[in-house]
Amino acid sequence: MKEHRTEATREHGVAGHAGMNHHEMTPGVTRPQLAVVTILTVLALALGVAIPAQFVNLSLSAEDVGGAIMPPGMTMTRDTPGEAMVEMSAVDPGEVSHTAPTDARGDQTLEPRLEDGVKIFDLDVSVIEWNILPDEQVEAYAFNRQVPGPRIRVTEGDRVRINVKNNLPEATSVHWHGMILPNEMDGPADVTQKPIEPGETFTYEFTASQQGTYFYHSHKAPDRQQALGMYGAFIVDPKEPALDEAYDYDLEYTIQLQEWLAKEGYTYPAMLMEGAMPNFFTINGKAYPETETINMKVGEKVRLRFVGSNNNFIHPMHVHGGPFEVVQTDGNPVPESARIEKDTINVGPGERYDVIWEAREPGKWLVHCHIPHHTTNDNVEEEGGGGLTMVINVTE
Ligand SMILES: [Cu+2]
Repeated sequence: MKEHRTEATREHGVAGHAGMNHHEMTPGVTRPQLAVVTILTVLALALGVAIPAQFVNLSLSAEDVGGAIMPPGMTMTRDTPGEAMVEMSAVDPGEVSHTAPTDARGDQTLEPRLEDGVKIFDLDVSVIEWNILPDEQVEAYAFNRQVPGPRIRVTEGDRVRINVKNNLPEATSVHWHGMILPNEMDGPADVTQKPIEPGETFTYEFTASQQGTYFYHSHKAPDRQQALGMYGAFIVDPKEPALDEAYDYDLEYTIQLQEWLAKEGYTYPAMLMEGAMPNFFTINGKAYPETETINMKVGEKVRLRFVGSNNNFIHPMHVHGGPFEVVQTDGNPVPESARIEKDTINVGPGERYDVIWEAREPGKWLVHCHIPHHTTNDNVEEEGGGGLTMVINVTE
């Protein structure tokens, strides 16, 4: 039985095959029709590739951009280069090597070591977690684990040596803004020096030959690195103290500005462009109400050193309670006959203004930017302000 069935199957199969061989393949279409279909198919394929290519950047590779996370509102076009994306991308939280205490303050005076009459300062740069508000943490690129970086304070004529160790995941360099120094000590990466690669140290050395308010900042991709926190005050006291004494002030306070973009748990370098606009603003690394309060008595005078350490906006800084006198601009003393009184001064990126304000009446007097969006935290006003706001508390 088994064999029989097998035989039958074979016969059937053979018969079927033989039957098919009897049919001729006669196409029902003409050659021109076939040609048209072929051309249309090729055209559809070509358009299918070309049209999407108008909307995506086909030149980007994973190698270019790695795991870059872009600002949520950023508009990318098909010619956005990979380098631009890397520069604008979020700080990788995996690179954080230190979490600063919530109430940590930046701008701490860095004491130098003295060696053969040279004042030596050690700076390092690393990625840290930094609170600009108790409930708002950013991932910052920080000198000596603080934002702003430590204050370097020397006297006119001092020889200074600054060792900069790079613990960032990218190359960097440091510029000494406004200082007259040898070109190779000036800091612009790829222009006057090779970038300081991760793990490397570069030593800057020069004589601080000018008195006044200066600052230092990254000069390698500063649109990213300075925006993320790489800046700090560099204050040079005059060799002849009579200059400062002539201003007749009782206390001083340095105000370093910055803009931040922190969204959905990521920190991006804020840029004055669509999709990268800042939503937080800080004075000395803190947004109001976390900014410091200056305490004064009626009749006392404060020297405010405004530093445009920020990357994008010109901030019209306003002091309540009466005018101040502008005594220095960018570290240069204003001759007495040319000094002007103002109550609002535009502090642009890179600029410094030293002004003297007298406490005329007791109370809480505000120092704030006059662009109201810059005195909010993510568009919200807290305790009567936010961002670039601080209080001068004057008592009898
Ligand atoms: Cu402003």
